[in-house]
Amino acid sequence: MLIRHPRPGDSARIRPSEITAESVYMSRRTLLQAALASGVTGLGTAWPGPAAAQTQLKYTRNPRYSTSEAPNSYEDITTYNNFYEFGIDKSAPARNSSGFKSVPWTVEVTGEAENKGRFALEDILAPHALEERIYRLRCVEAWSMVIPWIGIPLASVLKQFKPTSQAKYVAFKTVLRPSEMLGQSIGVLKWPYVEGLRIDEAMHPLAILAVGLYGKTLPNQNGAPLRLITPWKYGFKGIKSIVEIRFTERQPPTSWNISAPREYGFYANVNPSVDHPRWSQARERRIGGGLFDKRIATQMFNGYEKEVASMYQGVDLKKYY
Ligand SMILES: Nc1nc2c(c(=O)[nH]1)N[C@H]1C(S)=C(S)[C@@H](COP(=O)(O)O)O[C@H]1N2
Ligand SMILES: [Mo]
Repeated sequence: MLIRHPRPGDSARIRPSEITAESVYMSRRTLLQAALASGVTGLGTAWPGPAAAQTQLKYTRNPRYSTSEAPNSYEDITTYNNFYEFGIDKSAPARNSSGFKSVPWTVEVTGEAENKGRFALEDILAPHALEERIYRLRCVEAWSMVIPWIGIPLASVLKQFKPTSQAKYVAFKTVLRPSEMLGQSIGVLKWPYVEGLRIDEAMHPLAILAVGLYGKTLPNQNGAPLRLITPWKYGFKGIKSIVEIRFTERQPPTSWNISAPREYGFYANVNPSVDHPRWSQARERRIGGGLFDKRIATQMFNGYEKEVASMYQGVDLKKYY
């Protein structure tokens, strides 16, 4: 099978007919396996399957869940990163992640679910159509970007695994691979990176698993091949390079909360009226203008208050930060 390996910014060289043929071929190959594994059937996916370099994806934009703000440049999104496994500077992940192997990739599903086991990524994705969603990413460090993600609703993926009624939370784990992730030999955080959501948060239609951005599979520095996006929460909830999904009855431990519990809570909802103990969260710097980065007011739940506020009714957001 022919898989094209475009260079970034080179997508004009790929004809749409090639993309379609490739994704249809892959989806036929994997659809049955996935249906067997998950009990889910559906339309063919646009996931092109394993590839050593970034490949073009086939997707449709979801306008309902997209901001109309201008996206940041591909350059900003892929060179200004937080991915401590590859170093702590914003420029380190782009520099240090080229030797990371995101192919082949499997995800282990454990805990309170009927359909557990180790699944190939392409089999997990096969039943789903890919969507583009343009979301704001608001980092706890008070900067933000607008990113055109490609992914699928987290809820549809989780339902494949048939969580039991004991599944009150979902925990995620990043790959532990110090030979390819130089930061994992340094004790900044306890490795592997772990995150979690309450099950209703995980099932919320805004939560997605991203597999791409700007039309192509994810660059390593952005969490290839699979990362979480919860746009109403601070960026650190968006755990990258996920290898395990665990359904639990108890609230799972989360990396930043373990490292500094006073500063980073489990919920991590974007909230301009609850300051970080060392800085204000009222405003944010929108990356992209260089010296002239715009400073803008941070919105409650990062602008998704209407959609998500009901999940936190009666909750003291100062206590559950
Ligand atoms: N495994 C892992 N996931 C991670 C991080 C990390 O250091 N390791 N950093 C988080 C933080 S703090 C942010 S703001 C986002 C950044 O995502 P981006 O680099 O794609 O913009 O990834 C999150 N996911
Ligand atoms: Mo962040």
